[in-house]
Amino acid sequence: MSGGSAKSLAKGSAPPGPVPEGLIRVYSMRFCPFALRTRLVLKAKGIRHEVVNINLKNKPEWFFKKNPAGLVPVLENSRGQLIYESAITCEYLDEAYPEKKLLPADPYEKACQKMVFELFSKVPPLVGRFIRSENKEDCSDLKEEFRQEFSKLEEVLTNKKTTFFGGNSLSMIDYLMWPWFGWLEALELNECVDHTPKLKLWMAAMRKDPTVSALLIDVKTFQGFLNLYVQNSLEACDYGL
Ligand SMILES: N[C@@H](CCC(=O)N[C@@H](CS)C(=O)NCC(=O)O)C(=O)O
Repeated sequence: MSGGSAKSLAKGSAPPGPVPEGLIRVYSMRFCPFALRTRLVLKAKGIRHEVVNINLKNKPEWFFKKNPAGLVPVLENSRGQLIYESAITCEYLDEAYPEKKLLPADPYEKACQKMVFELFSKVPPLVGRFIRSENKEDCSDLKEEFRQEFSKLEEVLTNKKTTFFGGNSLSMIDYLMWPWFGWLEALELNECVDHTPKLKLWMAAMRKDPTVSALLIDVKTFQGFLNLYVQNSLEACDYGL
């Protein structure tokens, strides 16, 4: 299984060849939280895969044939089938590789995970706004918005009385939400979970998961990437290699 440490492919690069039988490929970017969802699911399920990193600041022309929107993650299988949109890639993997299911079989439980997913959906754009905000010193309004969103998630855990969002063991919804929580420390937003003790415990439990911990990026590396990324630097996607 490739860990995705290869340099990213940029404009002018040759497209990778067909995906060998018995393997699935993920087009990714090392710091992309959406692609991390897919990589977490691949790793948690033990699916043999290879990672092709894309330079998102200078995309190869051929990448738009993989996803017309030009976004990672994209999955490509040995039949040449392409799947994109992170949540869809994760559900596809869970169905195409039915060993060690991450989504519940019970329709109600599955619907519950989708409802939590909707509740969570305000968080990624909020993180994006925070990263782009010019004045990090005066972002008290944004921090308040984070606190409000986190309170809604705290309520879910309080009502469920479980450690994880799908029950007492880790399941799909936890992996779908984790990547943005993994960034809180590097973004110096940890104070926004001070009022949500159950969410804090969930974060600690997530960090202990072998799949999550194997794909964690250290704070310094992440902050270095972020600085280059907001400066629109072409090196951003290769940072930390
Ligand atoms: N809704 C998409 C979002 C994916 C996305 O925004 N990926 C970012 C990287 S984190 C990307 O590819 N950006 C390239 C661009 O905006 O041109 C998903 O869930 O997969």
